[in-house]
Amino acid sequence: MTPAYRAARAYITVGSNIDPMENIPAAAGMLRCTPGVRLLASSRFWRTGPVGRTDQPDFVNGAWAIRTELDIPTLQSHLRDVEDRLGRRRSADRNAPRTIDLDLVLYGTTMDPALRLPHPDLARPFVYGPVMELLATDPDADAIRRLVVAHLGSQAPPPAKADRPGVYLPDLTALLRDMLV
Ligand code: PH2
Ligand code: MG
Ligand code: MG
Repeated sequence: MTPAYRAARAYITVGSNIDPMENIPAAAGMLRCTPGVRLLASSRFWRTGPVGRTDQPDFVNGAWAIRTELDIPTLQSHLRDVEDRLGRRRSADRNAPRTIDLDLVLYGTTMDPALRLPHPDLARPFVYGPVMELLATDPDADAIRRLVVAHLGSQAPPPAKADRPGVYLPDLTALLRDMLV
């Protein structure tokens, strides 16, 4: 029998450099309560130096794997809603400090430049590294890795940089993983 809907596995990257230890767990809690979204796994989280504009605090970065019944625009709109509820100020500077940044970087094997999928920021080690870590448990990992590599070409970060994108944060990592069970 054909299922009534097809759920997709998707990857959301998380960044914050304003009260990250409060805002990142708060975002996880809100996402967990979003209808049509199930939080499956949380990567290791890292403190990373600011990229693009260096006169701002360090960021905290990581990624979540979700299973979702929502289509791409609906999911992206829920992510913006969580950002707004956590006081995200939007400005023309795409590298400005933020309470929370939630980017949909992969949605199954969808390749759609208009929806920024795969997301161009996958070239950044603090985005690429946590997503690659989570792909280890994805049944479509091989196809997705091929898609990402084809999409990034020579922009893919070197393995050493992707594997340790910053200073590991074990307590935050454990707190977020505890929220999944
Ligand atoms: N996000 C930015 C700009 N610079 N630097 C780090 N380390 N981490 C981020 O998440 C980040 C950044 C805007 O998207
Ligand atoms: Mg971003
Ligand atoms: Mg964003």
